[in-house]
Amino acid sequence: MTDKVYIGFGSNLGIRELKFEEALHELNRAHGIAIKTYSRLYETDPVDLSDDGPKFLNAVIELETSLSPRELMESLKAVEIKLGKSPRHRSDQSRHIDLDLLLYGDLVIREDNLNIPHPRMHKRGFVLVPLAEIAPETVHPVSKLTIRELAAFIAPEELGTIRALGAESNRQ
Ligand code: PH2
Ligand code: MG
Ligand code: MG
Repeated sequence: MTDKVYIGFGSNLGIRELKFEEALHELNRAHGIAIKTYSRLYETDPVDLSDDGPKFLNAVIELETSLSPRELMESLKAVEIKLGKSPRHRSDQSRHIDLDLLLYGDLVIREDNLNIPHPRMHKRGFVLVPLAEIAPETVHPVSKLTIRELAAFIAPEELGTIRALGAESNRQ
C-alpha cells in the first residue's frame, strides 16, 4: 500500500445516502484498495450544472492503494458504472454517483485523461469542507497550501450553503 489517496464522492439523484454506502462497499471490495476513513456527508448546492438539478450529497473518502493512479482511475470508473452512471455522462449534468480522484499522495500528473490533483478541487467548497474534516494538514502539492488554508478562501456565502448531515441546525 502506498500514499494516502483522497476521493471525492458526489450524488444528486436517487437515494443519495444509499449511493454513498454502496460506493464504500464497492471500494472496499475492489482489488488493491483499502478505505482508511471518510468524512460526514454534506448537503451542498449544485455548482456549474447545466440542468438545474437537485442538491448534492458530497463526502471525501481516504484510501490506501497498491494501484497506480491510472489503475485507480479505471477502478473508480468501474464502480461508477456499476452504481448506475452512464459512460456518456457529462460533468455538468446531474448524476447518481461521481467518484473523483482528488489527491494521490503528493503526485502531480497533468496528462490528457489523468489530472492529479483534481484541477478544480482547490476552489470548491463541496470538496474542501469534507476534505478539511479528515485531512486539514494535508498539503496540496501544487499550491503548497494545506487543505485548511485552502478552505479558508471559500466565500462565507458559499460556506453557508454547505451543511453536514446530522449537524444541529443553527439555533439563534
Ligand atoms: N460536481 C460537479 C459539478 N457541480 N456541485 C456540487 N454541489 N457537488 C458536486 O459534487 C458537483 C457539483 C462535477 O463533478
Ligand atoms: Mg466531479
Ligand atoms: Mg467525475
